[in-house]
Amino acid sequence: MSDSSEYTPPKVWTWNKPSGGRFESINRPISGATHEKELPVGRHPLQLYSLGTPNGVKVTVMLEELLALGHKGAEYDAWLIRINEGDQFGSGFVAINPNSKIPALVDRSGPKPIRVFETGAILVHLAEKFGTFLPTEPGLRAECLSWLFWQMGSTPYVGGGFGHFYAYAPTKIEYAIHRFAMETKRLLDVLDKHLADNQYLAGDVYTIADIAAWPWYGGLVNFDSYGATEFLAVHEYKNVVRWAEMIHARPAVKRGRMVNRLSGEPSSQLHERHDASDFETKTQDKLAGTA
Ligand SMILES: N[C@@H](CCC(=O)N[C@@H](CS)C(=O)NCC(=O)O)C(=O)O
Repeated sequence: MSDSSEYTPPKVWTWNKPSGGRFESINRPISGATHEKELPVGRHPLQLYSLGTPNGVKVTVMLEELLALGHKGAEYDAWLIRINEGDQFGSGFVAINPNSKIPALVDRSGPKPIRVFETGAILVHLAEKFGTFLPTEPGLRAECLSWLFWQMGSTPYVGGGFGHFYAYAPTKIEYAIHRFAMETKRLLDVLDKHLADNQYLAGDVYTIADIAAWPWYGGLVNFDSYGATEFLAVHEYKNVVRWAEMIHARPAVKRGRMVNRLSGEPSSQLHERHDASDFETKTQDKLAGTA
């Protein structure tokens, strides 16, 4: 392995130069708002402030699944938060998520608005509110929550670790790519072995654990995340491939993936969602009059 350790850390780290890389403009060592900006509020009980990244997609898939089951209380407005432009540091957004990360949800269905941030918390909030996608039998519930929190804890190694150093960092550092490719492959193997005996993560039923894990691990199978499908030999994880394709085939998953999406085919991008009919009339191809 080559030596890329020219950097000698000083005694105390200081923020004295840009970090470089794709997220240079938004990376900061301090939290809190950088500017005053109110969040818009639409007419539905649920207000989502998000972007079509894997973390954002977890929540829009969940909401579309709930609507597909007929839960009218899951109607939502999905507002776009452009993280590359710093919208997550506006005062309104920071008030609903002090951690300045998308997605964040405001549930305005009761007497007092309830803010929810962190996708695990949002998925549990919605599952409990509508009584679905989180089993109530204690053993199954524990299994579902275990896989849900496995995803929350493991994915930063995939996205912030592997994806960052393989695709986004300004230089290719062999040690970092090797370290996080190893961990990402180990996680795929954990999933693959579990899915050899289980149709879904919590067993026979589709739950919030699958909804949370699919945008990340399914992303590697279905969408060549980071251009790394071949590098990671993702096709070797046959049970992960079977599971990812089964979830990707769900109509609510296809719709959820379109919401707040800023890349890909114009027909796959619904920048904001305020009504079910928006999927037919407000995708970027329709707005541009090209379809
Ligand atoms: N643990 C968080 C992760 C959320 C997250 O990392 N969001 C990213 C986009 S996928 C973000 O908002 N980044 C903006 C930033 O870092 O400033 C969750 O599950 O909600």
